[in-house]
Amino acid sequence: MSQRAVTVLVAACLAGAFCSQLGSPRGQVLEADPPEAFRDSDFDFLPDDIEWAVLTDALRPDTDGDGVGDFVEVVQRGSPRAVGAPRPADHEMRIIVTSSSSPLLGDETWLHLLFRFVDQPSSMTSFRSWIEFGLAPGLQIPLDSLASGGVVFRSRSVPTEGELVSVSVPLVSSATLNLLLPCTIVAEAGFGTRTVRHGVKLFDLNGTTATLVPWDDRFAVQTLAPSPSEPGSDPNKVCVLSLRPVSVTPGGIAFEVDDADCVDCNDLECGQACADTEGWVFIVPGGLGTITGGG
Ligand SMILES: [Ca+2]
Ligand SMILES: [Ca+2]
Repeated sequence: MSQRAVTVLVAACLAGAFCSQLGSPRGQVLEADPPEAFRDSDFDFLPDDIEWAVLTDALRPDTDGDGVGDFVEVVQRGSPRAVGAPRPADHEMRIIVTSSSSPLLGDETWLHLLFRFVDQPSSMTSFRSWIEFGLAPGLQIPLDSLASGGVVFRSRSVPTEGELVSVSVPLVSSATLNLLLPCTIVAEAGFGTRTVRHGVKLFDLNGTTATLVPWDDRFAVQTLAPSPSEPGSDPNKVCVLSLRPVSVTPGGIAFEVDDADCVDCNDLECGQACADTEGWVFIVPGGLGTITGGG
């Protein structure tokens, strides 16, 4: 392990988060020939499985062609599918949950913490992560309890973009995770006086674990891994929801789906389940800013 990797690893391990997994046989630093779970077809430092989960193009390192690479746009919680002005360069963090898209890997899920450091990784001064379950509203359970193996650590230094870091933790199987839904996984990183908070909302969609991906001012529904085709589904479209706040609950702010449309998005399918979500209620701890990164 290089000295640079050690420095970043220690920073990512602040407050003891996931450090217990680092000493396990699976704890490792990947620098070449990554395994299938981290296959990166377009070499933009976002594995194909993450690109699926965040709706970027796994074959284009800059999905919207605006000159800002997908990793930076994703970690900044920006708009990787729509051309926009670059956001100011600063330390950033984003949390993403994936499920394996390869039948070779079996039934595994991963938590990925993506970081961008614009100077030294040691500038991260605090870190914590937790999960909130719909069945226990308001209770924050340390995420270590769901980790099932060693942390996989990756880093890449890009002179124009900073130090890009990915810390991936294997979680329970996707079948077990599905039993825990709905839930929200949240991470909070402190960079001096600035705090970056981000979360992922997970819910059941016809027996498959799905998440909400920010889509302009709405939210696209994306499964953690590709799911079998539904008869009559619309090809090359994704389900996009409009959410309306309806109440404040002990578990967070409740949002009702007041509109659900199939919208153009390559290589996906939008089926009847989309329209069926109208009237659903999502409870999001801290409000929608938790999953957009906007608050
Ligand atoms: Ca990629
Ligand atoms: Ca871009």
